[in-house]
Amino acid sequence: MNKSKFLKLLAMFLTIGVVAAACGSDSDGDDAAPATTAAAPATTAAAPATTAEVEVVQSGSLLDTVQARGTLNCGVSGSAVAFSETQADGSVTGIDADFCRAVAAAVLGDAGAVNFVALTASERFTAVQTGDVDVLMRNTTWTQSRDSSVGMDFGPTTYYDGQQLMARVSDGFSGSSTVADTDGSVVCTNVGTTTEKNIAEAALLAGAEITLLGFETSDEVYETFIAGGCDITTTDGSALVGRKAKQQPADQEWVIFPATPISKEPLGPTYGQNDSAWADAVNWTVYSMIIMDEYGVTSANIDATCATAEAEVARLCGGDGELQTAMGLSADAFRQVIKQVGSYGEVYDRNLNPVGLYRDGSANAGWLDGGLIYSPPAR
Ligand SMILES: N[C@@H](CCC(=O)N[C@@H](CS)C(=O)NCC(=O)O)C(=O)O
Repeated sequence: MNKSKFLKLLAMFLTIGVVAAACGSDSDGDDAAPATTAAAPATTAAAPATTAEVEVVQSGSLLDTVQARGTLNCGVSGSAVAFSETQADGSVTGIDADFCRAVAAAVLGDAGAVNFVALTASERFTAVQTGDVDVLMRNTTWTQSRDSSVGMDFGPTTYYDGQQLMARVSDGFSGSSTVADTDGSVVCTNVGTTTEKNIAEAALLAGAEITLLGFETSDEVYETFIAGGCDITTTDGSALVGRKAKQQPADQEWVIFPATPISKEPLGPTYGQNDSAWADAVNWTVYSMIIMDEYGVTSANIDATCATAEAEVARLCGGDGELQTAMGLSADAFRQVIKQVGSYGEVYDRNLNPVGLYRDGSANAGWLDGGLIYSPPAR
């Protein structure tokens, strides 16, 4: 370990009392050596005047660190179509990238104050544990092991996904194919993911014998799939849709199946465990985008809306009864999120509609429209 890395780690031990352990060398995030909580972080900074106005910001929270640094280090994939894609000029586009920007707008007042860190699936949790990134917005599935033994905490689900498979129509696959139909196939996927475990388990249950090839990056998976080195590729359904839209060659027809995914993949922000002030800042950034979406507030009408807003919208705008200051944010933190980045619906539509992913009729519709996107009340 070099000196600056050592000092960074030491500082982290001292400030947040978390002992970090690197991921296991088997490159599987789910089996990674856990971060062990050595001591609970100090909580309440000052005795409250009334129970209604408790000062909740923890001393030693990552929130202070990020605000002092003035930049958010946000872990992304960089090659997940429509979620986080590093462009030729170094900028990063996609819905995950926009959630990074939203957190920067809330915490720093500037959606541009993001340092994007591209991480492979097997690198991502170590990057959080060593403090290289403050938060992951990296198509990461919330699972029991990651939430417990791996040492992560998870924010609100920003995209309800599920694992599917993709194969060539010329090989006899169709939209009604099942996992049992994969018998005898070579299946390619990414290491360090829920994906590789789900498919192994599903194939076993379906009585299909498959050969699983694991790759570090998705680009390698699709190069191999296109060249015929594997019959099937499998990952989160959204990623299959994105790759099909972008990469299906003119002489191949790809089909995604089964219609009902083989797993639940709730994707959302992930950060180190036991830092409530940081968790609140990240989580309420997302919740503010969901609530504003429910009210039809967008980046285009936020200023006019805030000028006359009442009740919940007024509170989120930073007006009467606002709750942001007590969280260690500026009163207008969430107004900046909507103004600079947009509401949940805006960022979803902007990034995912172009590859053919729509909220209507999906789990990602708002709860009033039969979906699962829902926020606790801002009061
Ligand atoms: N959601 C799953 C899968 C995440 C994952 O890494 N998926 C691949 C396929 S979409 C990926 O992000 N690849 C992009 C890359 O190579 O950086 C998990 O959390 O384990």
